Amino acid sequence: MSVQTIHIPDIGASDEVEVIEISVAVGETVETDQTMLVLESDKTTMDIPAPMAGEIKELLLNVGDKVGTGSPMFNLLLDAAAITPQVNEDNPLNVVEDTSEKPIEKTLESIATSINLGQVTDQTIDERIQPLFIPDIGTSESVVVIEVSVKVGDTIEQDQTLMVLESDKTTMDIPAAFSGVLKSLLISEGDDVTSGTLMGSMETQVVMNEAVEPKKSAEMEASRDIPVATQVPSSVKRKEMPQQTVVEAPAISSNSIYAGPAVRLLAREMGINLQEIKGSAPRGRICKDDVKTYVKQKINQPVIREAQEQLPKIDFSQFGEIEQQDLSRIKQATARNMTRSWRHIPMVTQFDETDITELEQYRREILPNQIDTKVTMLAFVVKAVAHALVKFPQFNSSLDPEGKALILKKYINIGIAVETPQGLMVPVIKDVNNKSLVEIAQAASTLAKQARDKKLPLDAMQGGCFSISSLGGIGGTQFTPIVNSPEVAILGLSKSSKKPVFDEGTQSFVPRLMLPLSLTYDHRVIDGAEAARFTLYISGLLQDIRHLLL
Ligand code: CAO
Repeated sequence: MSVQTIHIPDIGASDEVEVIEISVAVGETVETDQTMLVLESDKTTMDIPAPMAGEIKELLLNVGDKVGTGSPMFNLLLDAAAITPQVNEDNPLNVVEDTSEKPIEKTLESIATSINLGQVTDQTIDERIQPLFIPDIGTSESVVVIEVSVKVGDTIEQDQTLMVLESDKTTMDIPAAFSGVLKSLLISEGDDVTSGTLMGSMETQVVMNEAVEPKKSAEMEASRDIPVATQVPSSVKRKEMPQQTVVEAPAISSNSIYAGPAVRLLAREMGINLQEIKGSAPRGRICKDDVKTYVKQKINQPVIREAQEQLPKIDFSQFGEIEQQDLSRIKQATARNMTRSWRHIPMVTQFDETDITELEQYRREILPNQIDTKVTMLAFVVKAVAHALVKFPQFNSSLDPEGKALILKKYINIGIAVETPQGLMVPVIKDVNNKSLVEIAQAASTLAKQARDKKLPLDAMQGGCFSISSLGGIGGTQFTPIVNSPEVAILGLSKSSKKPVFDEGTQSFVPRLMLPLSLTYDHRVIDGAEAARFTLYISGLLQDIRHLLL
């Protein structure tokens, strides 16, 4: 056993830097490469790892000390193995080649240092392991992995499918955004994943080939205002690293986080978003204890689950023959969404009828002579609703989940309920106010077909502001649709029929084609009077379609 004084290695700077964290304590046994302390210069923070394993006998510096290359750090009682000479005939000087993979911060840091020293000319190639995350799949809900298409050790080409996910509404391939060798795989078939779930890791190459001029001292001075740990000069670009898979961790993508490499690595390993953590160290720096405290808090947080009322399970076969059919995933999702809306939204339905005699005559007799596209009644109603949403913006809003604010949308996307063999789907016609009647009719017909063919792109189901549910092609006089949360209102259309309407001019009853409207609205957001006016406004637009054409 021997005690050795460990000095600060070459930190690539002649100025002294500050010790901002001592990560070990006297008596602690450290492993080779374990972070011992964290230094901070004007431009970066850096972890100083233990060069060998052993027990800390004495600390030779304190937080706040200014140190430089060669400053003594610790007295370390070495492991016997560490001091036993390993004589190797091929390598008598026992030169150890560092083949360890470097964390990205260290790589970037060393590149940053190289640039400052004027060492980078025009290309730096760095081979390393990249974590693979599920990219943004356009929904915050979890989806199921239905197929894992690769295995560890496979050489993966760019765009090759890594796995296939299935949501309630669609299936999607997750392609590799770059080539490499799959080093680990953490996902199996049947797992539930979301955007950002760690899939595994891939060994790849990162090429940094921006020509970089050595910095002159004035430029170096100017760069002193870079406030962020592991800040990379803006002239260094990471190439061949498509954003969606080269996410080291969700938080690292942000330069506004003030944390050292070891803390970032710890957060990455634990799958923690550093943006959610408030740093307790000077100037808001996040240290390891902050990460641990955050994890403890999360673990101890009570899990709030909605009380699920259990319905009694009845054996119906005791009364006669039965057959059990599993519900499709879409029907299960619809059931969940409907139940949630029904439980949380105080809903009221406003009924009305509108005279569409002229509109239907125009639609059936005049329009077909002018255009080839079939424009259904639904397209006119979509157009009328878009006008109404502009006039009554509270109908184009969502309630903040805490119930303290209304989020008003400046775009108009209208969902249409479509009956499909798999269940009810509500694809969304986007930017309705910028579309003509013909474009709306075409979009509705395309979306309804895609929904029925199970070909709807995921984004076609998102971003709706208001929904329309038409049962007019089937029948019924009125119905009460359920608000499609987080929207605040939905318009139902029932079957139009000829009714006797009293005409003030002729003082007689005349047959008119009347379309029943049912507007269900969230009474937390919309008052009854507003709902009546909204419905009346739509009714007026449909009665005299000249307004619609404006
Ligand atoms: N009154 C009378 N006839 C109507 C009508 C109405 N309100 N609405 C449509 N029709 C007629 C159409 O004119 C068409 O007849 P023609 O071929 O002679 O013109 C026929 O009914 C069929 O129309 P459609 O259903 O093909 O087209 P659409 O644009 O009216 O509706 C869609 C499209 C996707 C809404 C519809 O196919 C559908 O899926 N409806 C069911 C929606 C649903 O399940 N809602 C309940 C959700 S729970 O709240």
